[in-house]
Amino acid sequence: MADLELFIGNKNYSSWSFRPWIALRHKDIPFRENLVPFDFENGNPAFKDFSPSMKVPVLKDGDLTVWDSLAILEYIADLFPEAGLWPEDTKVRAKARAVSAEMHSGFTALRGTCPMNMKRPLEVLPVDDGVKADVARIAQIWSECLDASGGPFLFGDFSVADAMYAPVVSRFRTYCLSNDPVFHRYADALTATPAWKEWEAEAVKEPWHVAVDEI
Ligand SMILES: N[C@@H](CCC(=O)N[C@@H](CS)C(=O)NCC(=O)O)C(=O)O
Repeated sequence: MADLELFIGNKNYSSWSFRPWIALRHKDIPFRENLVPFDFENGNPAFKDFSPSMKVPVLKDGDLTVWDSLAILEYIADLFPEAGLWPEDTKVRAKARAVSAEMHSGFTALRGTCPMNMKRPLEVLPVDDGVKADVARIAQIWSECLDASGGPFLFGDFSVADAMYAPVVSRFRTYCLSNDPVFHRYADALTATPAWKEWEAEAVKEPWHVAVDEI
């Protein structure tokens, strides 16, 4: 019997925390949430009590500690196969893993320039060619996946891939990075989920101000 405790950072800013949280909540998997904010200039020293990497998210299940958002999603998918967190078909699953891995290891220009910040008023941000290239590649991924699956999520039903791209949808909205109707359709589907709404409602109420994430 799983006994899951998810350590997360600030809901307003912690894009990596949002990934496992939205998957757990959307799939109605019970877990305890432990929010430890990072409003200190050099991180929060309290992270050392639960996080080997000094980063969030971290999942505890009894004596097991899993750090890193994608590793946590993999563990949840293993524990709850009935939740369908990966597509059933082997080839489709390979593609879902590829787009998830591409997100996890890439898009550094977008991530550096456009931090997740749900409280920030929606406003166009002029961006450089590096960010434009990331935006174009992400739009291509979304378009191909949604065309092939028919939506509403990247691989039909909500999967790990959607959890991985949820913070990107937030960044695209905040900084008005795309007018592509595919993006708007996908964003509408994700933001309409009760899990998204719950996270966002809590994010915008948070008191913390993280200067490096306010651009
Ligand atoms: N690769 C890690 C990255 C985690 C990460 O960078 N987390 C940020 C929050 S979004 C963090 O803990 N920052 C606090 C710090 O660096 O002090 C993952 O996917 O979980």
